[in-house]
Amino acid sequence: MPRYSPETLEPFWQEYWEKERTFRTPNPGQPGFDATRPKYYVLDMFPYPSGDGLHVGHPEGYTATDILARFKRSRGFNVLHPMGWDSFGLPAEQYAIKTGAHPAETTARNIGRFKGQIRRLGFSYDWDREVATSDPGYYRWTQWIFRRIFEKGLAYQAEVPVWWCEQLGTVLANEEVDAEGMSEVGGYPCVRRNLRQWMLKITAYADRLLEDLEGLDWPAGIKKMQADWIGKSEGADVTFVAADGPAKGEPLTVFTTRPDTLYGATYMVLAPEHPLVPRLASPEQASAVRAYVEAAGRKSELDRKADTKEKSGVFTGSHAINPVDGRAIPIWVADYVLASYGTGAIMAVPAHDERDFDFAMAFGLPVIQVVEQAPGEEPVRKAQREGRELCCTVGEGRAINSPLINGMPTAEAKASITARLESQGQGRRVVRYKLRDWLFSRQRYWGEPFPVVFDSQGQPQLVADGELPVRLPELESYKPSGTFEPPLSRAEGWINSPQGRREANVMPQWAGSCWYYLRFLDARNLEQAWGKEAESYWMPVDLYVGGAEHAVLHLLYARFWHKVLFDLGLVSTKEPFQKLFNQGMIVGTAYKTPAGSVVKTSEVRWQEGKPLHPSSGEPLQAVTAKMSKSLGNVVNPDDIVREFGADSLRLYEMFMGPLDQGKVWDTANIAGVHRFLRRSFHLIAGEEASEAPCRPELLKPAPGPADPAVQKALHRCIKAVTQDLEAMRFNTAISSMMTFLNEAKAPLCRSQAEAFVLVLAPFAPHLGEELWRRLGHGQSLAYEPWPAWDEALCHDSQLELAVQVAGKLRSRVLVPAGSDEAAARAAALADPKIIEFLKGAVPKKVIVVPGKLVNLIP
Ligand code: ANZ
Repeated sequence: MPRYSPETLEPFWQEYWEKERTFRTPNPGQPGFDATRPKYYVLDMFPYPSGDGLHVGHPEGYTATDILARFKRSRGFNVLHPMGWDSFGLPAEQYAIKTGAHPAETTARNIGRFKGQIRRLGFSYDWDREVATSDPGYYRWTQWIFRRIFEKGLAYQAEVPVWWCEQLGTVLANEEVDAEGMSEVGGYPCVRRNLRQWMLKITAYADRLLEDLEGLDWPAGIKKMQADWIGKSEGADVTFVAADGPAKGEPLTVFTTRPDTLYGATYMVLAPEHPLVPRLASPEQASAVRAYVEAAGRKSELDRKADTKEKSGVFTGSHAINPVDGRAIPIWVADYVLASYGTGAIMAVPAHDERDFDFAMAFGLPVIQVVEQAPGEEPVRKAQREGRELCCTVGEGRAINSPLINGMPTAEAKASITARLESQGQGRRVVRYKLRDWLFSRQRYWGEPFPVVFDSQGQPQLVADGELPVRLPELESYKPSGTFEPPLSRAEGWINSPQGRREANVMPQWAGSCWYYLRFLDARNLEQAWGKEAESYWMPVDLYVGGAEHAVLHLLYARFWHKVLFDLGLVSTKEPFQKLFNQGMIVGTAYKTPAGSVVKTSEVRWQEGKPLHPSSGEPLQAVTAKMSKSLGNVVNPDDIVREFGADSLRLYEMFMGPLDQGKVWDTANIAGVHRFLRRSFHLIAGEEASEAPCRPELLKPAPGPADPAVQKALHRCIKAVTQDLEAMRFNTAISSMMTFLNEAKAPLCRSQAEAFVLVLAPFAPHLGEELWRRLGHGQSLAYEPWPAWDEALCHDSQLELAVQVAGKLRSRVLVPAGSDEAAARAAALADPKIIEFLKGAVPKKVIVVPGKLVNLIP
């Protein structure tokens, strides 16, 4: 019995591609390079080779980019489609510690496993360009780039407050610690510490990182997250003066984004850590202030920021003079003002800032409205006090109760007040950013050593380019010591070099991924990180596909490095990734008892298709949940490949729904796409086809001429798939192929069979190659031109219109495609059923919806 047999034909074609090096992509200047073709650089976020192997989320993005890579090759592009391993860093080291092996060993093993799995899925990567960030031949250049960054004055050492994670034994970057002060990796508590660390001056690029987002074809959500992370605020520093108390006469500067509300400032607030706090406290208030400051020190930043929390604070006993009207306002200390932002002090305007409003309500402070509420604007807060209604509005409007700026709209009022303050030396326009410099040292082992030695004066000296790489020494006991001393300080033969003591910290895991897309351009270059010609030909990346979780870490860091390299003339584009696409997350199913406890999916008992508790027999409820080991609902792609083949897995993942949306995995649905592939196989190869790959008995397609109905269906399919692929609508492209299959009649003639195989091949490349070979071709179809469609065949010559009488369907008529309203009306009125129905009555009104219906209103 002939059958479609992916388990034999898929490995055959994988070996063929490898042996023939089908997807080797020459660079400009190399043999086989065709300079007349346009280029397309399509990149996956390279994986961190975890110990768990591939999960079904990996092939989702990889299949999409592979389909596009194959499509673009067929469309005549030179396609760069590489793959590599993000193999240095904390997760790799954590895994090694957990399994009790050395990270070098586990990393090599995990890469081997990942590569085997990825190969088995038939992706058309150019493996000659494979890189691993933990390879000395790679990190040599990471160190080389660090040297360029240092020479540009963008790397410095500083004693900084950092996040220290006891469990991980290292400091972490702001981006690696969540809002609750827990590490992103492992979820361990982190605390603030002052340590001397390497910092990279990403803040010097804040403006450009923000402005250049505009020209990028990226999801709006990611752009917004980056913009918010950079957090540019335009406003003014305004200087008040202490009116009384121990600090009388001292200037007190606040940062505000609303200088137009200066007349509405009814009190001032300093962060508990503000250096002037102890001096501002009057003798009567001193002990209360001290107690408050101590208590605030014990709270986390998150608790302090949360505006749902009760506001707390204490009066210092002193007052400050408002520079515009000379009024004295009380100075408070409260922890809703953060020491790390702005000047650590604010002027509080309860009528127009909700945090200030809440505080004023809690402590009975005055509220003065200074911005007229715009029509339609709702207050964000309302409260009653002493029989009066008090409101807080935060929108813009016209200034009121503000003698110097009354009647001015907000923008003008801001500019006017700021100019006046500037002229009197009481303030200035400022731009502030939330972005902080990037903390670039880690007290770990499994990372890039810094190319740095400290001379006898303790000054950092950079290792010469010719002496790179500074190799990571082999260290048996590589685990963190639990002190601030990095593991490398214990590498005795290594730490002391002839030039001085080496830097014992290593770089963070983001370093290697900051530039891997550049190494792919010229991965085997031993003289340079990349050649100029290759760089200017291939860059920028035309499409970058990966998960949305990288919004502010990798994607911001890589843009920063790229801009530095651009300024050094080492790359030719301002931005690395022109188009970014985030694939949606694939989730699994979990099972819960009515009481809410979770049962591992693998342990669920099934009875007549219903899930039951394994011991109690209670019925269970199915809910969608992220795949995780603890829920036992992780789907292993290897199992799917074994059972259905790689082409079926590829097709299923693309058919689940739009690429950017979240989807629920359901293995039962793979059978449907598998059936489609089997039917496609038999449609072309015939019912009697043998299962062995590449049998010399060639197909004898039907002699022409082509069946006109099939021809139409085929051209519609080619057009739809082409347009869907250009727009990354993989699921609807697959539907169009399924529609064709339903309309096709075997046997197809040669031109039809070939066109369909070429359209199917990017999705199901193994089957595509197999059928192409059986159609008598000696070479891979990878570079065959994409089939063209005939527009005339894509339209129906006749259209069916629904005919309604008074809105009720009464008949259907056929009209020539493109008929105008008059023709549609005439056809409807001439229809025998309608004539009979109207019984001679003339409709008062006729409504025509072109191409759809005619409604006759009697
Ligand atoms: C007076 C005012 C009136 C403000 C008004 C807002 C509205 P962004 O946009 O995030 O930069 N602020 C300044 N420094 C602060 C700190 N260290 N901790 C907490 N809050 C601080 O926010 C700037 C605004 O946040 C500033 O403008 C200040 O409140 C407050 F109708 O000043 B504003």
